[in-house]
Amino acid sequence: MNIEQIEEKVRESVRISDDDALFLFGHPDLIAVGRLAAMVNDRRNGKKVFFNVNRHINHTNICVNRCAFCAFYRAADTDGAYCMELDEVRSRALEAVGQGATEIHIVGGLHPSLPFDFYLEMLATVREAGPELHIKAFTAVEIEYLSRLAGLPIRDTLERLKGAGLGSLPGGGAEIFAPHVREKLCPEKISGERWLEIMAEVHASGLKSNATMLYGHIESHADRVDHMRQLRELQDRTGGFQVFIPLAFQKENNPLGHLKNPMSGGVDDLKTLAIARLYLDNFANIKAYWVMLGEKIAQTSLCFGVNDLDGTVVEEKIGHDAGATSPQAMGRDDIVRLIRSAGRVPVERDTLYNELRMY
Ligand code: V47
Repeated sequence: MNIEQIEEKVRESVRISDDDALFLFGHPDLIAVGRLAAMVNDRRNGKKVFFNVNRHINHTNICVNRCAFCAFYRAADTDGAYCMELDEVRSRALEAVGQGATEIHIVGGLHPSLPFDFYLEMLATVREAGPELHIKAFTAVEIEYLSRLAGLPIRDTLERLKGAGLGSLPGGGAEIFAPHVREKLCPEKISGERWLEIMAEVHASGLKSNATMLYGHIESHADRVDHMRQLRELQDRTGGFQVFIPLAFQKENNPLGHLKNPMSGGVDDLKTLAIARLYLDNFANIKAYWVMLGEKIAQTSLCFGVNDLDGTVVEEKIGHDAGATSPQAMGRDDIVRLIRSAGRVPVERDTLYNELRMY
């Protein structure tokens, strides 16, 4: 195999294989891989780069799943454990409205004692504070947990949450699907297979979702390709994923950070994003999450196939607890400048990728 054969496929819009993707991960020439990804992205999106104005709310860090990569979770009654009152949720949502946000992104720990009604009330609280806000909330892992709390099947749980204001799902909790990696990363979390089943139900219920991959820890390139293959297959069936977001592992304050495998470097970040663009031909959007990548790599990735930058964010906790050195938030102007100075055209979008404004 050589890169010219892959280039030929890419030029003719032929799907690349798992072996092709593995070959690209092992290819020493980042620029050659990036050029192919940029070609695909230019064909699909021209110079447009999406961003949105959003605010994250992490309502609690108390979690019964003790994932080895996570610096955010606390056991109940330990130092630093918190759970927001609904008033705190409301004031954050009101602040977001004041800042012109169009989206609230809510994820939190699997709290051992909050009732299902808390989650319905939290959605209702945000909806009341900002009726125009889109609420993107709860990973597939949380949905499974909430369905147990509610004593309802996944589909009925989703209907109840939708009724209270849920608009779509974020892509967290996917980590790496391969069981041999997952049992070291997050043995207590639902399996990769279950994550995919829940997302299939989410899509069947008419909700869109995102998809992530946590990389740069103990996984191999083959594990990454396997993860993306399973996403590509589900996307062929449902078309419900809006965007793929590779999450670069942050190594501070968590047990995995002490392993030999260092935090992924810039070359690996860019190559991973580029290969995602090439392999996931049925995903419209590839997002650089600047919180984990840092602003410089996130900006550079716009020349390597990426067409989406998350977002203004505000008060990010999961990456920063694990040592992310990026700021806690970026203003709309900062993001616009970042995109423009990469020679691209900034387009503010809503959560469902409708274009709101071009800058
Ligand atoms: O599932 C946890 C990851 C995820 C670490 O859908 C870590 O638009 C790196 O999914 N280093 C939650 N990553 C965040 C998430 C997300 C973020 C932004 C946008 C969207 C979206 C989704 O954070 C978790 C886990 O994979 N994570 N710890 C860590 N040490």
